[in-house]
This record gives sequence, structure tokens and C-alpha cells, in this order.
Amino acid sequence: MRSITLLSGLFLALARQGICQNQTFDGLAKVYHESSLLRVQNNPYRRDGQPACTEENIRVRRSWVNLTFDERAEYIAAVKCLYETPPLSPESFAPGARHHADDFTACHYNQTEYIHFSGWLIPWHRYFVWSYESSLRDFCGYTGALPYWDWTEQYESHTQHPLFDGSEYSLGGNGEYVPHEPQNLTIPVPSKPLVFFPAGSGGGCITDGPFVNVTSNLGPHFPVQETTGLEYNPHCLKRDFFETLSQQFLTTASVENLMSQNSIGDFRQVLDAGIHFAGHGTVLGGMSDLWMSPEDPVFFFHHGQIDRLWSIWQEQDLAARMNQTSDTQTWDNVPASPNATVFDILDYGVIGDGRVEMVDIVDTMGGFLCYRYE
Ligand SMILES: [Cu+2]
Repeated sequence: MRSITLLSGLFLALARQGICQNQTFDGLAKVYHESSLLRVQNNPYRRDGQPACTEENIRVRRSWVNLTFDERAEYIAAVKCLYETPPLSPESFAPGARHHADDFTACHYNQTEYIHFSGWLIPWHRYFVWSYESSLRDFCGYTGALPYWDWTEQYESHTQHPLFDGSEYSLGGNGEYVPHEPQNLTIPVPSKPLVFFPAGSGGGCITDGPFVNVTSNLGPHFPVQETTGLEYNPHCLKRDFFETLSQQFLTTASVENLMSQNSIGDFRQVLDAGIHFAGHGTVLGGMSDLWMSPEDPVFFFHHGQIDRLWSIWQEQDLAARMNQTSDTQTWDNVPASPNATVFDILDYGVIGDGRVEMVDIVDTMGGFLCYRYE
């Protein structure tokens, strides 16, 4: 009986694949919703030694605005707790780390030149975000799933989103205004791209919301280079709201363009041509630090949304898209490196399982991971 249901579910999913081109994002999300729900209802997936991912144990990630205020408060309390939980990083690796949130920043710092503008970008951040969600649950008693920031939700502007309204149910608002100028900067990686770095409307410490007194202890590393990375340098969370990029890239049209790509290589290119940076670039401050951006809790909302889009894209054609990889293992392939494959080992240091084979994380419901998006 179970296998008949599974088969009919698969046929349904296959039948849909022929009609997914040129659909609206809402249409694609509906396909995702139905197909992923069917898969988990019929899910035989398990990884050796792990329970199968079922409707009972799956984490269901929702947009921040669809959480109740109590749920938002629970999430914020858990995030604050991460900044009070002792670090796991050994002193020999990250001497400046003082809490578990610093571990995530240190891990990202350590991998930056391999996990951006490369074939590892999308899968690496998937497991990184999953591990953060797991830490909130394992160390801080959080009972929910990771919320995401759907930038296409209509508010007066991206920074008017309830995530940033400065209330106790938000991540806080802009940084205090400090005079500063835009700059052209060379990114210090081997391929040395030159980027225009805008000046936003803040630049200083955040002044409202639950994270006003939070201290991050590593970096900054870019564009301000106060440390080489992992030394102890306690500082507030800074933001510098700037909306030009987000108005261009964080739109439904932009998301639909991303979704219309037929290969993961093109998907990655479109993501890197604006959408990925626009989320960082709307918030700026800590979020614009290519190495240290996980220090701001916004990071996980933005990457949750990117991961959601990848999941929705994968689900339109599971046979072709689940295991697809592209590009190589280094930033712009400088220095030259092997092509990325699903058998690559992704490195997280003290975070999560530490070393993870990509094939285990390409399916969010494969048993090693167990979550879906609502
Ligand atoms: Cu990153």
C-alpha cells in the first residue's frame, strides 16, 4: 500500500514537471508545496543510524511574518542565548571566540574563499544554516524551525519589513548614523575583484531591538580590516541600511528570473549577479563583511530565503536537479581547483557534524537533513 502511494506521488510530481516553465513564483511554490508534502508523507528516506524524516519530526520553516508574536519571541530568546553559550572553537583556531555565535562567524571566515562564487556556495550555506537552526534547538531550547526573510513581501521598503521595525519582536533596525563615504574596494581574495562599496544611512551600532547589547568578538575583516579575522575584538552589531541594490534585485521579477534558470550553474550565476549580495547589501554593516557576516542574526534569515528558493527550484524537476552541481571549489576558480561534485566533503570545523558529504545535504528531506519550507 505504501509503495503504491509513493509511486502515484512520484507520477504526480513527474506530470507537473512538464508545465513548470514560465510559471509565476506562486505557481512554482505551489508545486513545491504539494510535491514536498507528498514526498515526506510517503518518505522512506533514512540515513544509516538516523531516523527517517517524517511528518512528525520534520522542521517546517516559515516566513517571519507568519510566526505568531510568541513564536518570534521564542526565536529571539534562543538567538540571544547563542551569544551567551560558551564557544566550541579551540583557542588555537579562534582565540577571539567567546560564545557559540562566534563559532559560526569563525567557521564562515575560515571557508570564505571556497564557499563564495564557487560550486560550493549554495550547498555549503544550506548545511551551515541547518546547523545554526540545530544549535538554537540543542543549546538554547528552541522548539521551532528557522524562520526566513521573504524579501518579496510587500512593505514600503525592504528595511520597513517587520524584521527590522526595532521592536522586541524584530532583529532591530538601522545602525546609528556616522558620516562615511562610498568606496571602491578590491576584495582580498586571489581573484581580487573590484567592487563598489556604497555608503548607507547608518554605519554605527544598532540602537533598538533585542540585540542592542549583543557583542560579537571576531573581525571585522572587510571592508574595515580591524583584525586579520579570529583575534579577540569585541564590538557591537553595526548596520548601514542601503536600499538601492535590494530595490533592483530583491523583487518578485528577479526571483522569477532566478527560478527560470535550467541548470544549477546558471542558477548560481544569477544568484551571484545580485540577489545574494543584495540581501547583505541592504543591511550592510556586519552583513557586508564577506568573512564575518554571520555575526548578524539577519544572515540566517537571508540565507534561509536563498535556501528556500533552491529547494523550490530543485523540486520542479527532482530527477535532474537534486544532485546537480556546477563550477569548482574556489572563488571564481582562482586558484584553479577541481569541479564541484556531490561527493565533495564540505568543512564546518566545530559546527554541526564538522565534515559533511554534499550528497547528504542536497535533499532537505533525505534523512540527514529533515526540513521543508511552508
Ligand atoms: Cu557566506
